[in-house]
Amino acid sequence: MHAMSQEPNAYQHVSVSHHGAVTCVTLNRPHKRNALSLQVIAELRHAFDHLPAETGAVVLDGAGEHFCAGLDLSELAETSPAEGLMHSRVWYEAFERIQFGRCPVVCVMHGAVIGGGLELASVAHVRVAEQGAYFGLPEGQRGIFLGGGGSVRVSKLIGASRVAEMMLTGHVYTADEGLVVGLAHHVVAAGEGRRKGMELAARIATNAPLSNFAIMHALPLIAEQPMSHGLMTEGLMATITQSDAEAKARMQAFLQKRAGKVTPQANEGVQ
Ligand code: 1HE
Repeated sequence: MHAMSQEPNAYQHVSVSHHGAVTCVTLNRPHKRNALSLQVIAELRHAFDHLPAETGAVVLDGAGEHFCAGLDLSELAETSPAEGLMHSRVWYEAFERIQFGRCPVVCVMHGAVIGGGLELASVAHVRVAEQGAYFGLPEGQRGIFLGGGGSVRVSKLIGASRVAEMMLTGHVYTADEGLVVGLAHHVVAAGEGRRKGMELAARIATNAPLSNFAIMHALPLIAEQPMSHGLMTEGLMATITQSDAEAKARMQAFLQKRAGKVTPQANEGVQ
């Protein structure tokens, strides 16, 4: 159903570039508005599965005028129900690898962030929207349903009620509205998304690896657990992270006044 060799130069619709501890993975199919074909999904998965050891965080963005127009509608036009189910599974597996991979992901969104494009963005750990970005779920209009995990992930971000309303009515959220409802963590001027994303990713890459691991892998599970289980899991994870030599060294650095304080200016340089 999807094929891609292990050769990095086999990329057709995704480009990958390395900048020290930050790797940029860019949807690069602008003539189709970065619509997500199975080839694109396979290439994304390949890129995230083959991050170099020195990569500590990833920026995911899109080339051209739009982040992503969602599912490649030409692919599902003739599929059977069984093929449709398998199609979703291919997306689910690739998105799992991104969300629960080794490195936190900062998604930079501009222009259209539609359907499967929003499902992909919701896989990331941090989302930056440029002014002019807009979010839509036209599934009702297209006669289909979410199929890339959006019912779960986008609902967790903004609530199932808003997801339903977007799909039923075609309601589109602007970047600023996306910030308010929880689709974006940061809004920046048009054209500034990549810079902001790189700065955030570079900062993330300086965190203790075990902290980033706990944030990516333990926090989502803890948030789903009943209170008593969640507190137990949190306590165990806290004990493991704080026992690590890296944590000890960082705490000592603060106590000896060698580490930065947390101030209202903490966002400077990442605004
Ligand atoms: C596409 C797609 C696509 C563009 N699949 N080919 N997604 C949608 O319902 C969004 C559909 N797309 C649009 O609304 C618009 O294309 C955009 C607002 C994103 C951009 O508009 P514009 O004027 O810049 O571009 P365009 O002229 O509409 O499109 C340029 C080309 O991209 C054109 O192909 P061409 O061969 O005629 O040049 C389009 O057909 C093609 N194109 N979007 C295939 N999505 C896992 S379930 C997820 C469910 C969903 O994602 S539902 C939402 C689907």
